[in-house]
Amino acid sequence: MAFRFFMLLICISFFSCKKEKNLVSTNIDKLVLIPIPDQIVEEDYGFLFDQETRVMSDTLPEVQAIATQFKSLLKQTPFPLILDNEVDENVVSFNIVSSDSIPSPEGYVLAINNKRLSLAGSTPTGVFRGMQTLLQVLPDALIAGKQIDSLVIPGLKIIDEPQYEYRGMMLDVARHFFTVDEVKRLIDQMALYKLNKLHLHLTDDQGWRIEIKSWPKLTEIGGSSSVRGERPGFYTQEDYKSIVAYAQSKFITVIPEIDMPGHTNAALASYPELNCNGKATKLYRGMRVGFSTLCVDKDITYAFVEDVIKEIAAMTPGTYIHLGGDESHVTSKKDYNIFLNKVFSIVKKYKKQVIGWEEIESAGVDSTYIVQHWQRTTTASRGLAQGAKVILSPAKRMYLDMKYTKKSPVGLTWAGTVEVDSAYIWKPSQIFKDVPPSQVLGIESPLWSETIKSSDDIEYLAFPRLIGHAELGWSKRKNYNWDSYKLRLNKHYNRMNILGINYYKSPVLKTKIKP
Ligand code: TNX
Repeated sequence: MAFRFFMLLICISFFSCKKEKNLVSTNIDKLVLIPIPDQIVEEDYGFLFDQETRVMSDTLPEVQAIATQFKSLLKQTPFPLILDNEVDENVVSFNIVSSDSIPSPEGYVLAINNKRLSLAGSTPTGVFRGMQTLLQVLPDALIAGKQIDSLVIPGLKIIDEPQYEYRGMMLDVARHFFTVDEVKRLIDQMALYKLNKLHLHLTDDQGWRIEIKSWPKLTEIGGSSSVRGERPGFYTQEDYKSIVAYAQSKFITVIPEIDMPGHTNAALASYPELNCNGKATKLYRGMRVGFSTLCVDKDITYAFVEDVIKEIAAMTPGTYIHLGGDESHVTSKKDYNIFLNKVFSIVKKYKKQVIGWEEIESAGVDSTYIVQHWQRTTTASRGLAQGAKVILSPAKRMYLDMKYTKKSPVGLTWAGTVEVDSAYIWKPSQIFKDVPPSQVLGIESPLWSETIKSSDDIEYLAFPRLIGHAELGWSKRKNYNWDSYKLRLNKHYNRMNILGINYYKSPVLKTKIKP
């Protein structure tokens, strides 16, 4: 090793030994890759950067943005990385190739050898996902922005694609509000682990967080409260659009949730006419839920819902709108089903697809609906039996708001405590064993915000459990197991430190690992 390093130094110092310098032996033993890729093979020689190294990129702007990101990562090195689409050696390339060679739209091939560092996908999304792997292949010093004089990237070939098409996280901005910048910070972090859906829980009893121009009091009044009054606020439509666009730049789709008919106190406090008795409720700062409902019998309720969905749909390029539908304990079953059926038609009118918590199955669903499983497999199973697809968010494994241990400073415990190992050691494919895999769209990690109010809090609860979920969502079952993950996560602490992520240092990672 020392000898190799010595040779490398000599080669870097003397231009004359160009030939040798192109053959730097490397190994991939030290790499820390999360989510673990599908196929990885080691190459004999790594890619050595020098003054002559060029960058080549597809002309699509999204791919050029990735090439630019790469160039900027190397700005503290002596390598100018001039763009040049004519060379075929000593080049870093970002390419779009045919879907025959990379069938999955999010798949990619990262090939690194002494001649080339090439990243290819059949779509810009694929190249972007591959870029996240490349970032993990790059040395920590580079990510930390340190000045470095020599750079060799280990030789390897990675062929990768996701297991599930839906890999999400939910952030509750209703119980406590989070600013646009805080949400963008989270989007940056999600992207690193190849997550592709950000579900925003925009409304609840404690607050209404999205401007609806035709019903301005929703945010004027409904946006002014929060749990304990600690973090009120709302997004203007411009704010929301900027979150959506930012997420899109990272190939993450925003899924807005307007929870109904329950969890609606903030709306009921803003507009008296939405209540059956015509009287506005009081703003609510507590944590208990299940006491509110829109008035199912009134026409104005549906005019309201339609206006909200119309405005939300117009600002949301993604196909999904989440209708909530959970814990509507003061709406009779009959009313609940009548209400949802009317709302389902409104969502279809605006050409969007319905997602709802598993309870929505009772209103009648089909293969165009998605039920989000959180509490009762029997409920979600009834949705699946009707042909709906499912997103898995089993609270005991995936609720990021559950405390790690009883001593965690923030979080709830109603579904138990969820340590880093129990968030990871389960099989998404086993929850609904008897349904065709095609009905399981993917997984999502919800972060409810009753007890949290800052980016530090978000990160403390999300990291590292979210990273484990990202692996369950992306990686093939044959490639991952707890022992391998535990080892990788331990080593990944350094990267999270560099990125400034406020993660929970779990004692379960400290246990002795078999050699
Ligand atoms: C249940 S999960 C809820 C939320 C709470 C959460 C707290 C779901 C559909 N409803 O209203 O915030 O528990 O963990």
